[in-house]
Amino acid sequence: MSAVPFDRSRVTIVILARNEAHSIGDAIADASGWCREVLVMDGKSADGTADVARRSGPRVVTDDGRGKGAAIRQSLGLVDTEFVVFMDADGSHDAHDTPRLVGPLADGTADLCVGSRFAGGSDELSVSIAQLVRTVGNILMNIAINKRWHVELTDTLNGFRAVRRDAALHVNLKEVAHTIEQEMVMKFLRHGMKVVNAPTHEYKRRFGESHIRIWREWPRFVWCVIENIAAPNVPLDKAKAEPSQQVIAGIAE
Ligand SMILES: Nc1nc2c(ncn2[C@@H]2O[C@H](COP(=O)(O)OP(=O)(O)O)[C@@H](O)[C@H]2O)c(=O)[nH]1
Ligand SMILES: [Mg+2]
Repeated sequence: MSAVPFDRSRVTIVILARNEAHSIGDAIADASGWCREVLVMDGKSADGTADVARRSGPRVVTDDGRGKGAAIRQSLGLVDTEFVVFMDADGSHDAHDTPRLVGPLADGTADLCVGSRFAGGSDELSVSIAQLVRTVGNILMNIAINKRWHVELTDTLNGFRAVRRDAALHVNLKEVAHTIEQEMVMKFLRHGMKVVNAPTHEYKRRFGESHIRIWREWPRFVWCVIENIAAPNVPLDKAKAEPSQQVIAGIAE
């Protein structure tokens, strides 16, 4: 546990939601006690998710619907707290874990803290062939990332994570889809920043199905790893001196 007491006024929780009308209300209620502000990014939902979310009170922004990565990048330009926690709207994440994720950022030992399902457990890691493929892919990616940057990460794909907002704005994220999770980890490492895991439990999504179409999307996952592993590291000072205005505006390509 962090030596610095948890201070919710330093945290925004961004809830990513696309067609999650059945669970968005509970996710907002869950998140509200753990942050200064909840921001819901609605991916052009067709099931009334945005209306349901607005009735619960938080700010709701409809993103361009291109994908989770585009929504995450856009959200970084819309919030102003030091730390940002990203959370699913499907019931898979428990906002009570927020202090665990934010702790390493607050005490200065990390810039990005990713929830680890391998340490905290998951109800979803291998319930279907597609999930199993994702799990095996995650493990292989962890091995590649750990070897390349001499770290010991156990989960690099979990969307439940806390990030220093200014750091995220400096690494020039460009992924549009779910590949943003691995891109974020690798770009932080390439820029000499510290990435750690904290155990969080993943619950089974409460309604509907995952939006990840792994049979169609796996080449992009693989290419994103190759691209970043092959790219040179960037000195931290240089990265800090070159904030990406495109990312701030949420329109990076
Ligand atoms: N704002 C936004 N949210 C999205 C988009 N695609 C997926 N999500 C949300 O991101 C979260 C991750 O869920 P999902 O895509 O099903 O992946 P999984 O939970 O890892 O299987 C869910 O709450 C989705 O509703 C999108 O294009 N825009
Ligand atoms: Mg989920």
